[in-house]
Amino acid sequence: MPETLTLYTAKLCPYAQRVEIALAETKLPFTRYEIDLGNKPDWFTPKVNAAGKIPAVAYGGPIVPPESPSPESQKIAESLVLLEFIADISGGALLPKDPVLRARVRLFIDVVSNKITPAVIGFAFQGKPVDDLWTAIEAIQPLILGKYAVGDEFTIADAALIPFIARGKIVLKYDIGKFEVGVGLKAYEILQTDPRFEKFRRYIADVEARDSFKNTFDEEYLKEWYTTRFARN
Ligand SMILES: N[C@@H](CCC(=O)N[C@@H](CS)C(=O)NCC(=O)O)C(=O)O
Repeated sequence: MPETLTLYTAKLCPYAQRVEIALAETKLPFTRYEIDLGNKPDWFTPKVNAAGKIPAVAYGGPIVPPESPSPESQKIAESLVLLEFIADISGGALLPKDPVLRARVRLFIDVVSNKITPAVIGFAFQGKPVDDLWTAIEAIQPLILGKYAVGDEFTIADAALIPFIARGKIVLKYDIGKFEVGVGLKAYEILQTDPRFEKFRRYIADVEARDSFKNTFDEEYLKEWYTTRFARN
């Protein structure tokens, strides 16, 4: 009988989607609990994650309602830690056995954290130049080794990247972000057609085609949310 696992998450959050994708890939049973980030429940920070952030997991202990987490369960946070944790408890899925490939997974994730994530957030929400995004994609593209990041098996490297690219694409496609009107659309056109990014595009299409992505991603919901958040006056 597997340990109980409750995931505290939110549809909005790319970090949380990483973990939802990993859980969907492994088919581990879990309870999903949506946290309203605009109105976090009082019990969440003291009882689940002192940092007040999702994603967070309660693992093990007795079966309890998600709103009353047991002191006996282990509370674990941070999306990248959780990706490795899920790979560990799934008994070998999502992380190759070969040490070289494991290193490649971690290198890929390092580039996601240090280049892709800041470039997507920077352009979409902080008024930073789109060129940073092109530089980041050029940095990660050579690291794509097969259909997925490190070969033909889907790994936590793919789960770490895709929520940010998918959200970035919404921001560009619907031209909703912290930039002048039309700038997002122009960038979307470049992303979708520039021969420089051909390999990256094919890779992203393969990851987005997986059920684990499709079933954890609500484009309409995100579009609505970004539109409200970044409405131009
Ligand atoms: N480094 C964390 C980042 C998680 C994070 O920033 N989560 C945001 C939502 S996307 C959050 O919970 N914010 C709530 C708050 O800061 O009050 C991770 O990788 O899990």
